[in-house]
Amino acid sequence: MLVQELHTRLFLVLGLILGSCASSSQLSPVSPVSAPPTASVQRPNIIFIYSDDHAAAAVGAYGSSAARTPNLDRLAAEGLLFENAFCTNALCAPARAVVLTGKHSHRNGLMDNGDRFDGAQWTFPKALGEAGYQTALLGKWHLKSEPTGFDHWEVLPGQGHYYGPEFKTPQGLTRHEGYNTDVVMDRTLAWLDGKRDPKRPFMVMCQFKAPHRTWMPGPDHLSLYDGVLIPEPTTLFDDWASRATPAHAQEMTIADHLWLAYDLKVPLQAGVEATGPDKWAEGLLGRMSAEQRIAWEAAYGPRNRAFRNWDLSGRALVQWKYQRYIKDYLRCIASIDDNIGRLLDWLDEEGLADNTVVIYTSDQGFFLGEHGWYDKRFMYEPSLRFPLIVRWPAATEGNDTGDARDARDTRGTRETRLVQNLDFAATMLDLAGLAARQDLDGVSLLPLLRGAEPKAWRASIYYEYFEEGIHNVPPHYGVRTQRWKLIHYPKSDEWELFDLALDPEEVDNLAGQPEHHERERQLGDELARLRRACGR
Ligand code: SGN
Ligand code: CA
Repeated sequence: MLVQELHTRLFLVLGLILGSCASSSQLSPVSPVSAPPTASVQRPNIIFIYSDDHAAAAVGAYGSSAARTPNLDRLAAEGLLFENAFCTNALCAPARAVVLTGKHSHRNGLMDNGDRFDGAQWTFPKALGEAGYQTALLGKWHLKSEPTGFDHWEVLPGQGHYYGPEFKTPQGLTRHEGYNTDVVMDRTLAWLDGKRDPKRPFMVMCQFKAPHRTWMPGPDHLSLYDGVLIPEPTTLFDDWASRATPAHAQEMTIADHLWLAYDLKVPLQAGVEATGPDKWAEGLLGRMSAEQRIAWEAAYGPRNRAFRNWDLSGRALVQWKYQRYIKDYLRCIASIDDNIGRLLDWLDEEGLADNTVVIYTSDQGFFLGEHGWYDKRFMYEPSLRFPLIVRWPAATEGNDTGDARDARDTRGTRETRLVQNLDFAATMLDLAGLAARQDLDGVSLLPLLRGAEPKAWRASIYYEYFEEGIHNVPPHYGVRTQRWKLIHYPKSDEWELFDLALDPEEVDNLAGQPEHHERERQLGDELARLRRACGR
């Protein structure tokens, strides 16, 4: 009951603080809210499950009719699902650095995938470790420098491999047979089951490679979705009319920028010399055990022979590529979902489910054929939005304090306020009962998790993408509100304005249209304000 009492007090203080910000149109930094940890209070365990490139549109609970994600759906039914969770920079390494530091890319120094993370700076795992948490990191890291602030880490070098992955540890490289997603969870459960001190709380980051390119499914799901036609997005054949030049110049189309052997798993015909990434396709398959390879050939062989016989071209070929791409992507997600089921079962068996915060999220979204694309980077919705589901039964059930500002029971509910990956670090501090830090760009999500109705919350988010190179998406920045989005491409000095209420697919660029002039000016002011506020 002590835990419940602490939560009740915590909520009341939060309510007062947030209530006092009511006049501000955006979220004010929240001052220290939580009681300092004491020996008698049981702080929650935290499991942060991070997948790579998992679009919200590929989660059943987010409305996907195709994706089979029963365990993620269970998590959503028992937790809180964030409908409007947005990254600040839709790229892997930058997103990870934002999560660890709670700061925008230009403030934590990691702007694009070529940068090296400065592990000397403050991160939330360090803070939790210093406060007595046991901390571990398993899976994809991708920050070039070695992890700091973890009691235990085993990470994939670079992007890592789907089959027979190597893991880097302080002791060196170890290769594990098996499928990456299963191995990441094996290693996570091994740490959780191992030398952990059961009297101290833990924070573990379980970070899958999947469903990152090249979308190689695991042995258990090679035939999932066989004979099923996955619905195509309505913009699969988008011509990008009205959009600025970057949408036309990108190199991430399903039609022209997927490699037959490497991405689409169709071996080149005898005598055809592999070019580009197709040269690596055989190497990826060569990592499999004999048994895995047999299963793979049994699944892909007949489909590939049929594909060769059809001899498709034009629109039909794009449609075929889309089906191959999306099915492999969803098959990778099926393994993620299975492994989340293993973890939830483990928590139940250990009696830890109640006071363990389980967070499921991804580094950014992904284009699943929208606008004809795969990959991410653009500030358009499919890439900007990531899935975010948080479950913490101890804090969200029956928290009736009798106060007028009482928390709702958030289990199985949805939150539509604008939240960002910037908010994880502040949330972690709050969960651990640590004082908030004024130098973070994000804020704690704990009030939302507890069903409080903060009167002030951010009304807009700032996005900035910096990388130049692969997939040819130029740097750009912009602002998104609940209804509107304004994007600026500085190199070509072009603007895009979208009304997300009337045009959720972002195909009708309203920038420069006289009837939207005032709206564009207002959003431009808001964008300038956001840039000033974060030091751009
Ligand atoms: C790799 C991928 C790209 C992807 C980047 C960044 N090619 O280079 O398609 O955009 O990673 O992804 S691959 O053939 O090597 O898979 S990120 O998630 O790491 O940022
Ligand atoms: Ca990614």
